[in-house]
Amino acid sequence: MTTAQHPAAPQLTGEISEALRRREPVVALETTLVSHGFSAGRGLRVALESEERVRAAGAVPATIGVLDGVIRVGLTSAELERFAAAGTSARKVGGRDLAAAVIQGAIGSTTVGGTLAVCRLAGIRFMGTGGIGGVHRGFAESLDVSADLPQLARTQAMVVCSGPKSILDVSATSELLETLGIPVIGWRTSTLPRFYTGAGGPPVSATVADAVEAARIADAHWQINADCGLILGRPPTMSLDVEALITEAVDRVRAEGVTGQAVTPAVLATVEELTRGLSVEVNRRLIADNAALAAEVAVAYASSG
Ligand code: PSU
Ligand code: MN
Repeated sequence: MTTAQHPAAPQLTGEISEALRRREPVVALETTLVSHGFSAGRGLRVALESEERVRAAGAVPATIGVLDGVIRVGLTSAELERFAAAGTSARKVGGRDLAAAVIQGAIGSTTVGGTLAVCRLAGIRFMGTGGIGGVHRGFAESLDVSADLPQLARTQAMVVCSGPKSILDVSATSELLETLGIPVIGWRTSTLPRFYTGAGGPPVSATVADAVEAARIADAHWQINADCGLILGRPPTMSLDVEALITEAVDRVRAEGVTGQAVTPAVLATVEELTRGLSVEVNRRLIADNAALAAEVAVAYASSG
């Protein structure tokens, strides 16, 4: 297997490879939230809105996923629709799952971790998402810790998110981020956002006031530590305090015996049901806002030369 173009090599659209070659801003977006994060095909709207927000801020969107045996960087709306329509029947693909999804021709929705693994290959430095994976509640029994974190610890990329999903153990996640050496930068906040809720989280490692400052910290961090990512945590504009409902959702999913990769989508769907769809509205807005901020920082990084 020494061919120049290995079957597992990511396929970039012309626009994205040209932008990367010219060092213009590119923002990666994931596909797990498109298929697994929203019910009834509603992930498509979220995906398209995020792409529009990235473009409006002056960067090129690069939505990543596996289709027909190819790791794709940049998808058409018809292709994005395939992820939304597949729902949870698409494979949820982390870094370790990419190879099998390619060889077996599966529809593979990349998680934050899976998307970062592709960013590393393609040379994309910025990504936007909703909430990053982390340490699950009850981790001492389940050992369930998202592969998003170790992947971020070895990828030169900044992930703009609203912190770890509040369905997780946010304090334990914050501790593990420190252990892994991942800077947690607060966007105009001194505490780590908790996805649906902006306030009440553990302290961040630094706070920034604008996109230029965030880009300069990323640049300096990569000078010091070329292979490690950063988080830029942006509090959601529309906040939802639903801790009691989250506890109920986590308990219910656990009682149903759901384990492994199915846990996060099942808890998110149960929170959606318990909040009568309100959580989905908050989720949709924060994903689009984070995509826009990732683009702003990518633009600032590119223009700093
Ligand atoms: N953020 C959302 N919705 C989602 C996810 C994040 O608003 O569905 C997905 C991301 O793809 C993230 C994944 O990487 O959940 C984490 O899953 P796990 O806990 O199984 O690692
Ligand atoms: Mn897990």
